[in-house]
Amino acid sequence: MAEAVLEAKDFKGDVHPDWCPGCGDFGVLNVLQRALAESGLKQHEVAVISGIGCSSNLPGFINTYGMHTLHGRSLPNAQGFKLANTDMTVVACGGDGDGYGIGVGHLVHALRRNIDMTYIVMNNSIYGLTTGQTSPTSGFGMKTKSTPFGNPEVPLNPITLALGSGASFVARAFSGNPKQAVDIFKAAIAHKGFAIVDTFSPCVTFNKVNTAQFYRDNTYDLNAEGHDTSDFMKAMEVANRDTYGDRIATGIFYQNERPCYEAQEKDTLSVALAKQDLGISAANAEALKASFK
Ligand SMILES: Cc1ncc(C[n+]2csc(CCOP(=O)(O)OP(=O)(O)O)c2C)c(N)n1
Ligand code: SF4
Ligand SMILES: [Mg+2]
Repeated sequence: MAEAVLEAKDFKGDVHPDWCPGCGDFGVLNVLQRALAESGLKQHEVAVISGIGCSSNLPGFINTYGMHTLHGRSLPNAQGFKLANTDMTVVACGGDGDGYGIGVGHLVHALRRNIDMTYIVMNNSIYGLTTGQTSPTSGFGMKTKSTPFGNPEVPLNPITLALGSGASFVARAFSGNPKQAVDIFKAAIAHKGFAIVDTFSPCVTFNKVNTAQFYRDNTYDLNAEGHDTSDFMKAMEVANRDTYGDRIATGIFYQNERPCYEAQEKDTLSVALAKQDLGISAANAEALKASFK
């Protein structure tokens, strides 16, 4: 008998999200559930691993394996998980503060390391969970709780950062455009290497500038305009030009097929570490397991 194909609802968790009504994170969760189902995956084949933040609560609301780790530490945990069990589909997720602020050092190395996994950054240009401080993607001059006279720093550009760090898949999605976002998430999951998807996910409570309407009015789909995703220099040019302001590019900026980390470590990773023979007797293995109880 052919195995049943799952639907998005099969990835729905038992816990109802406690995000504010209208939060963009609901849209990202729906898009991820659809993308996993349409990728032909089953719940036990997927792990979703986050840091800390409103967005980082997502693993609690999806029916897969999951980990809610420390602020800025989704990527070390997710990469470790993937290397220990290379058969799994691993999705890291979290906010702009988590990934582009405290966790940015891990991000740069994950981008160049190119382990086969997906990273979804739910970018609302604010620290949502801690009630509205400036984040690395808050606009220059933006007034927030931590910058009441206006943000004195220029925002970080996640796309040029990713491209400049050797990323093999770089994309941007918007929670308010689920059709495009599902296609992007599916492409990211199918990509053999580290795929980053910067995903606009508006915070309705603490960011009154980067609203869903703002993104509806100011984004365009660069892939619909015939962008060549193999052209690195063009990707840099578009990302540099169309990230802030009133014409913001969404879609897949760049993709290449350089070998992923696992392909360079064939000898140790051909059998997932979690499934490798421990080289000890069954009795000793049982004793070892019992010692952890
Ligand atoms: C080491 C550490 N520093 C600071 C915090 C406080 N903190 C929790 S979430 C957060 C920022 C959340 O912003 P973001 O990652 O953008 O997620 P969002 O809530 O906007 O989805 C901060 C500073 C923490 N939990 N741990
Ligand atoms: S505070 Fe903002 S990011 Fe957090 S749940 Fe509410 S709307 Fe979403
Ligand atoms: Mg945020």
